[in-house]
Amino acid sequence: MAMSVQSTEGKRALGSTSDENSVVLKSSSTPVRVNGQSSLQKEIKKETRLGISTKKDEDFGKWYSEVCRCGDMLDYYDIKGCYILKPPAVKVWGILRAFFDAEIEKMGVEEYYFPLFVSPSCLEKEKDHIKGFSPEVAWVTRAGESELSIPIAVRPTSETVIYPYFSKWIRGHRDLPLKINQWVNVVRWEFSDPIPFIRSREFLWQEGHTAFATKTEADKEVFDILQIYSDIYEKLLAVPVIKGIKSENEKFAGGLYTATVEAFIPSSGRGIQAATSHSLGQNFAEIFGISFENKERKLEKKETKRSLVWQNSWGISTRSIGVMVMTHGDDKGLVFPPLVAPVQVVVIPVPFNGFDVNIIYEACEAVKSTLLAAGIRAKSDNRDTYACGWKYADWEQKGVPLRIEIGPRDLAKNQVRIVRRDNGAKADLPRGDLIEQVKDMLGKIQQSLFDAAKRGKDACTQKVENWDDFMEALSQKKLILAPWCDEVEVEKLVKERTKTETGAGAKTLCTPLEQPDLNEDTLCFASGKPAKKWSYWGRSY
Ligand code: 87F
Repeated sequence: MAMSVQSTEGKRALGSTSDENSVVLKSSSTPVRVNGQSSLQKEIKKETRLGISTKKDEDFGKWYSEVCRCGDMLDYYDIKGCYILKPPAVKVWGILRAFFDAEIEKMGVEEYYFPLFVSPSCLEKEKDHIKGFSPEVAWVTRAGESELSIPIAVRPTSETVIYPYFSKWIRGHRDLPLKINQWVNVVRWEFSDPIPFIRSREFLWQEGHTAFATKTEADKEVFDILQIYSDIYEKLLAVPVIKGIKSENEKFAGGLYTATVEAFIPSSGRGIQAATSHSLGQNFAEIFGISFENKERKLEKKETKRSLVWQNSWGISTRSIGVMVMTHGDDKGLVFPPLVAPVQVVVIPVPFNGFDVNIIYEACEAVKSTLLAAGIRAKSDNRDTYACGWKYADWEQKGVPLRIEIGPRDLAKNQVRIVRRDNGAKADLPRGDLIEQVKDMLGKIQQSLFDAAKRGKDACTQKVENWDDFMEALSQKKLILAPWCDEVEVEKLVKERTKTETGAGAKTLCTPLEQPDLNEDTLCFASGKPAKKWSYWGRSY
């Protein structure tokens, strides 16, 4: 193995501006610099378990699981489709949760916790909605050595857990609106191949369940919640999404309509349902007998004074974390948008031969403390068993938005060197106005990640008006906007005709709320019938 010992201070002095393609690691006791050769990187990987061996545009699926694992987001578990969420992933989830909780609290939603188990009688009460899903329901049939006389289901979602209690708790108009939310795990025994965060058998989500006296109030809430989901993606995760309505085929069968936010992953050419907000109408109210004494009907002296409530349910899951990783990650690993980054700034000492390392360590600690005091999530990496170049690669892989390097030269000039994770840009900052500069840079990174993702998505979006152009765009992994007649059978046919040996066909992702103009004589791209709307189509997760 070719080795050369060199400090980064020395490297800077030699005039290099980039640490790209070089990794410094300490093998047993010798720090080693290795430049860009893949066989060597493989050795590094074996030795240190660091390093992404696959490029994002080479094998996206493999790249994605490597990034999740090397970025320390999760680990595999010995049950297929189940994952261990590690601290960075749990931290991001916590940040999303705090944001969402603050928003729904303003709307008067209260937090509950309902049990994990569902009795078969409740689960099967709403036959229509459970029909398509029943193969995915997991059952407990045994406790110790004894078979349960009645098996119990593990919640795949909690409509059937919660609504029997809505019917018990809702009596008069004063009990409305009832707005509840819970943060829980759910289990869906998927049979398609699992993908970390994106498709797992157990996942975390929040599920909101609400009941109103009028459809108007319920409808308003569907879109208020949709806007919060859109903000979670666009403002926190820096992922552009499309707000829209699901087709009849794709909506939640138990409800009236499903509003959705959809993301698109350019690297795989697939759409992904990012969060949904369902109008349930009065379907569940009828089945579970959820009604209230309606004062207006009383005044009008109507025969029956009771009315069924109007319900919604809405949810966002840990899938959102996967969408973020897929969107921003690069060949070096994770890239966190600053607002959700578990660590926003990492401070790394850059020792130099003959200079007292403790002075550098102390400076790093001091900078970290200043950052923490200013409310910035900061860490200093004083591990003396690793060379600084190795640490750079390690924190890049973990997606930390900003890295601060401090060496003897920086100390002498009372400055720090700062490096952006998203574009590698470097700057020397005076220690005096560090906080202001760091905050400013974090804001810029957040914005530029969103802008880059938006450009990427827009570049993959194509408007088509006929079948040939549709097929061409699909083969180029595009997100397709096409005029559609809105017929269930036509969507089924498109799905069938675009099926491949290895995967499912294309379907509608949503009909965007923001509609381009539609000329009266525009025809459906698939059926040639008059088009009713523009809808997004594509392959999806
Ligand atoms: C799997 C098994 C059983 C999805 C399932 O989207 C039932 C279901 O009802 C099921 N998979 N769904 C739809 C869930 C609807 C809805 N529930 C509350 C949400 C958001 C939160």
